[in-house]
Amino acid sequence: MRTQVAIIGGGPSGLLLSQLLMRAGIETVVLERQTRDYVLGRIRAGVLERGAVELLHRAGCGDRLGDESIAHEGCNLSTVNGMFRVDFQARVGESVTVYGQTEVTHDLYAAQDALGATIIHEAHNVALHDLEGGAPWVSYEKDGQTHRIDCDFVAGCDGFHGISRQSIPGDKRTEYERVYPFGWLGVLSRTAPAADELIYANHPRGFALASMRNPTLSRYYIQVPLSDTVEQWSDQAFWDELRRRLPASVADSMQTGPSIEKSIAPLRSFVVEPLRWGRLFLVGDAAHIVPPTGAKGLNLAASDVHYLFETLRAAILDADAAALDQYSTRALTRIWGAMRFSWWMTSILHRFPDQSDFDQKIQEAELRQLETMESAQVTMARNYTGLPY
Ligand code: FAS
Ligand code: PHB
Repeated sequence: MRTQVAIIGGGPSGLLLSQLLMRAGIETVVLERQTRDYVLGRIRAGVLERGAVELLHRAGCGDRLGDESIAHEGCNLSTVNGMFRVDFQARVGESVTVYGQTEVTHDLYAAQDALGATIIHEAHNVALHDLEGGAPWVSYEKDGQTHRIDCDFVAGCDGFHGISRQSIPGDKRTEYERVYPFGWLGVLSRTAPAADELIYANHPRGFALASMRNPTLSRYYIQVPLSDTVEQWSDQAFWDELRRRLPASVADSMQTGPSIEKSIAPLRSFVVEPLRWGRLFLVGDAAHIVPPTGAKGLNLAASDVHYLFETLRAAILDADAAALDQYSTRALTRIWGAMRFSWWMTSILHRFPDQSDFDQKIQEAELRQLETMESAQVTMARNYTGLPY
């Protein structure tokens, strides 16, 4: 088989890149390790920046998003001293869109099907070859047979545990990482959201987040030790702990119910440089990981896709090979900005195991400045709603 761009990974990065390239007349093949149902069953991000929404519309995937998403013009932050709101619209004239990653993936699959995209599921043992030459190729196994795809470019959209990043020689890549000493226990429940907008809570017992997917589907998180397992947390234990960490006015009136999904995710900050190796380009979680505190993971994947789409379109359709040299630097500039914000939000909202009571008071002072200083709110709102592409 031959194609112009071989895309490794059929998550949001891979599917969105394939959609944009195909609409520009560029051939793609997507290789996905899991089944379609498995990919569609993932519960992950919930908040989209305007840039990501606009890109989905450009890709022809924005209709359902436009009909079913919820616009949020601000969010709430709470400490033991009370809760306050940051008004994104008033501070930076922007808002965010609440629409689950699960729905984004559904929409991308539907759009790719409509274009007759070649998405090969259950593609195992994918390997990348001759990346430094002018004729890269990809091999994979399926149904007991080994297959080869010759291509012009390879997009590594295979997430943090994929093989693309590992295909850059270890002495040619630099990895930056911070692993956080806690995780997020997340619950999805068919209940009305606890509030109209998100609530990020700093509490001495630990972080909590009240989010949502729609008026009858809520998403909640509490910080837990990395040693915890989902089995240790009954629904009742989760609701009790969540209520301890949210403002009483919210906790006393919130609706609880059975969890329809419950999982623990570790938190890390991670970036690899460069994002290009010969004909290979890394995109999304294959290139970086952010703690979800800043709601940046999926949104960074979208901006990477934007930059790589522009790069490959110029190189393939306009014979502008110089564009290939710009992708990594352009993407990394925005990546590091979002990395900083996600680290900052995580640092001021979580209880760190080695944290002293002094540290807790400093966090509360930082949040107090965010509550009372317009300049602090402008900076937070600019980052949360999305740095410029
Ligand atoms: P993905 O990991 O989504 O997709 C990579 C795809 O590549 C997968 O389908 C995988 O099966 C496939 N793959 C892997 N190895 C392969 C191989 N060798 N061959 C072929 N295919 C291969 N972000 C937020 O903004 N907010 C959140 O609340 C949030 N919560 C998260 C919770 C969890 C548990 C996780 C893991 C992530 C969360 N994220 C969140 C981040 C998440 O949304 C990612 O940023 C987003 O999925 C990135 O999309 P991709 O880059 O496509 O990577
Ligand atoms: C979510 O709704 O899953 C969500 C929202 C905001 C975050 C993280 C997760 O910062």
